[in-house]
Parts: sequence; C-alpha cells; structure tokens
Amino acid sequence: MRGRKWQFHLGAAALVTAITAMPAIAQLNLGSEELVAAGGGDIAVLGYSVPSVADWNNDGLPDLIVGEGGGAYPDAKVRVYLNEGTAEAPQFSGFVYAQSGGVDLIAPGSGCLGLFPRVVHWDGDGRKDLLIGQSDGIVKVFLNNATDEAPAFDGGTVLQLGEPGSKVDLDVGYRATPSVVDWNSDGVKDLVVGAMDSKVHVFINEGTDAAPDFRVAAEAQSGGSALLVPSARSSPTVLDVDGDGKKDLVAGNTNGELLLYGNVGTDAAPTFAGYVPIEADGVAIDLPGTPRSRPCLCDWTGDGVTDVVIGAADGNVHLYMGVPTDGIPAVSAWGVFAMLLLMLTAGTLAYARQRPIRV
Ligand SMILES: [Ca+2]
Ligand SMILES: [Ca+2]
Ligand SMILES: [Ca+2]
Ligand SMILES: [Ca+2]
Repeated sequence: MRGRKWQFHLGAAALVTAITAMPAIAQLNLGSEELVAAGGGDIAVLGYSVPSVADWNNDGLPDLIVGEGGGAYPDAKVRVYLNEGTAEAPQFSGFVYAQSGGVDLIAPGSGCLGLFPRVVHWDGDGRKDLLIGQSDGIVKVFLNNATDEAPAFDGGTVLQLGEPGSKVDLDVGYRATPSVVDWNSDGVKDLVVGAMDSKVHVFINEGTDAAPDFRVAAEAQSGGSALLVPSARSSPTVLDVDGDGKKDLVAGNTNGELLLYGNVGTDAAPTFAGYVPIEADGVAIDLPGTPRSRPCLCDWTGDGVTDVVIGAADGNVHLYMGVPTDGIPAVSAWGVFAMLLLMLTAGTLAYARQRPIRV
C-alpha cells in the first residue's frame, strides 16, 4: 500500500468484513511547510534543532521545547519557548534554557546531534521530567526537583539496562533519539530509541511506571527482520496515525525525510511491513541535503488534528500543519464500491470519524 494516503483495497471475499470494520482513514494530512518564528524572526538554534511540544508551565498553552547543539556547538542545551499567544495560535518571543542544578542543563553534543530532549513524567511524582538522548548513544533522565509549573532539574541519571546486579548503561551506539511510549500496551511506559544504526530500539519496562526497569534490548521488526530506517539515523515517533487503534511509527532520518510505518501487527505487539513517505501539500517531505530530520507529532493548534514539527541541521523548526479532512475518508475505487454497497444493504453510510489526537 503505497501512495499519498492510506487507502483500503478490498477483495470480494473480504468485502463484508472490511465494511463492518470500516478501515481507518488517513489522519496525517499535512499542509505546506512553514518555519516557526520567535520575536519576529525564524527560530534558528545553534547546531541541530530537535523540537517538541509540551505545556512546560501548566498554563494550558502548548510551549515549544527545542534541543540545540552538535556540529560546532559541543555544549548542547534545551531551549524553552513559552507560548505567549493562544492555544489556537501559538506565539513566541524569546526563550530560556532548561536548568540543572542552578545552571543551564548541558549535554555533550558531537557530530550531527546536540541532544534530543523529550518532556516526560518519569518517576510519577507529578512533576514533569526531561528525557535526554545523547550523541554518544546513552540516554539520561533529568528529574524535576522544583515544581511542575516551573521545572528545574537534577544532574541527570544514565538509564541502565540488564538484570538486577549486572546492569550496564543503556546505549544504542550513537545519536540516541528516545521517547516514552507504552509499546506493549500493558499500561506501563516503555522506551523507544532511534540511533545512527537505522534501527528502532525497544526497551520494555519490566518495572513499574514510577520505577522503570529495563532488562532486555529489542528492535522493532519490519517484514520479519529488524526495521532499518533508510539512510540511517532513525528518529522515531510512535503514535496511532491512522486511528485504527494500533500504534504506528513515524521516523525521520539522515536524508531529511519523514516515513510512516503502519502497524500490521497488534497494538500490544507492533510489527511493520515497510513504509510510505509522508507528504506535505502533495509532495513527499524531504528536507534539502542530509539534514537529519527529527520529527515530533503534536497538536500545534489544539484542534485535534495532528501536526508535525521537524528539527534539522539548519536549526530551524519546520512546521507542517494538519489539514482537517472533515471526517471524509480518502478512499480507493474499491472503497467507494464498498461504501455504495453499504448504502444499498444497510441504508446508512457511516463515515469513519477522526479520533482527536493530543500529544
Ligand atoms: Ca504553556
Ligand atoms: Ca518527575
Ligand atoms: Ca509497556
Ligand atoms: Ca494505526
């Protein structure tokens, strides 16, 4: 299944089943690229940008978190742009650097990554924490030792892997791009980490949500072997993109593309079968050169439609706004036939409804 949108292809034998199941509709319908500005100019951080969205100060407005560094900037830091606009139309002026122990939080940037920050709730104390992927392949968690409304962090702890008593640093080699997701749907958060080696490393949490315990390294699978994101430097985001109840995977890479791996397994045991390029305004996203696309799927404007921000070598924050589809699914000819048949037999046409996604 390749093409601009996911389509459903129905064989005659599968028709009835497919109709009752009503295949999910494409949820990622992106408009043209724009650059996020702050204080009247386009944001351009030092080195490689790694943006994400979170309500940093709990005022109900999504804020912009951007990792910077790498290249000529070895002191990698986390910029926080507080939203001075509205939830529907974010506006930014300046930024502050995230703090650790009373000074700017710093990680060792090198090569094509400063650091890869994600706001998470790590230890269940109600205060948001920072997960930081490093260029050298390790992942640190910086626990918030201030308040949830005005976060500040401790000195950071390197995540560990292995059996109790024989744990070592969790290490994916180079260019760790971590995020937290409940990969196996057991109600306890897990860790997914991209890397220079193209793989999507999965670390199932065998502890609790508040005290994660990673014992075994695994890799996402595609077509029966390790999923390898083309051109390497996988930068995964995990989200149910098409609203079928199964988490999917969206990855950036060295080439600056954005690739969608649809889950052909189950939500609790995701597996994949290749990818489709994600398009914006009808053209596959492919940032110029080899800029290391590092995406985050978010709801930029609070309208329930998934948007995408991408960081890259230019230090900019590339924004692709999701275009509402008004609940009308994109369908193939078979899909149209299926719908007509449904109308004839049931007298009712049920449009698949989009599920709001908030990240
Ligand atoms: Ca905010
Ligand atoms: Ca915390
Ligand atoms: Ca889990
Ligand atoms: Ca899905």
